[in-house]
Amino acid sequence: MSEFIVHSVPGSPFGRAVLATLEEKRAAYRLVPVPPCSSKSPEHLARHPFGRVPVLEHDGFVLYETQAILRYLDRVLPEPALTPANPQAAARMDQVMNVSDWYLFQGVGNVIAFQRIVGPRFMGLTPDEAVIEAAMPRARIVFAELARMLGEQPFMAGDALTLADLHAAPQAGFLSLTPEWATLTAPHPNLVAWIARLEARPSFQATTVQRLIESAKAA
Ligand SMILES: N[C@@H](CCC(=O)N[C@@H](CS)C(=O)NCC(=O)O)C(=O)O
Repeated sequence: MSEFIVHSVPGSPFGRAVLATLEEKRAAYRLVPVPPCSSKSPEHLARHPFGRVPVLEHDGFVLYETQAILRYLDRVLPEPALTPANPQAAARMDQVMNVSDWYLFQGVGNVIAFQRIVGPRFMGLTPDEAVIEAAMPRARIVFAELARMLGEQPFMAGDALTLADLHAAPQAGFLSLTPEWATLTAPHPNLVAWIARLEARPSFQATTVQRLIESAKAA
């Protein structure tokens, strides 16, 4: 099978979801780093008209939108399967992926992680405490919902790793670098254990921002 090429900003949680999925599948892939703040360059806009990352290239097929990429990878690389056969478990997987996109990223990750990490590191901005505080009620609901859906299971859709974990854990893991993480997870030890379980996997260890930057330098 030909190589998978991933255009992404090292550190992007969406990009990490794709890279960690490729790692779980033990597929050969190449990360082409998109420098921070250049996702709106004409070169990148030609790949992704909305100017975001990640973008996958495979056999001349160009695909953006992380959920579409993850499902594509699970179809073209069937082993190990990352979609449950059981309809209810598969529905839970889909639900968690949508919660991750619509509620965890929108209004939580793209506010709190942006204010605490992306803005200060890459744009010289100072965190706006009022904006962060305003995002906390939604963040509490998101964390409570993720904790409820996880329950006592090791993974979001049951006993086995699925695309839901690979999609949502990078978003949650990015938030774990902010001071708000401790407050948000205090009532939910199961979520803390879930993130630790994911972060310990070789696929997550191979896709930390430090590892991706080191690999890009070595290439
Ligand atoms: N719906 C998109 C969202 C991707 C996304 O928002 N990526 C962020 C990085 S984590 C991005 O490209 N931000 C750059 C920007 O907004 O200019 C997907 O699922 O791939």
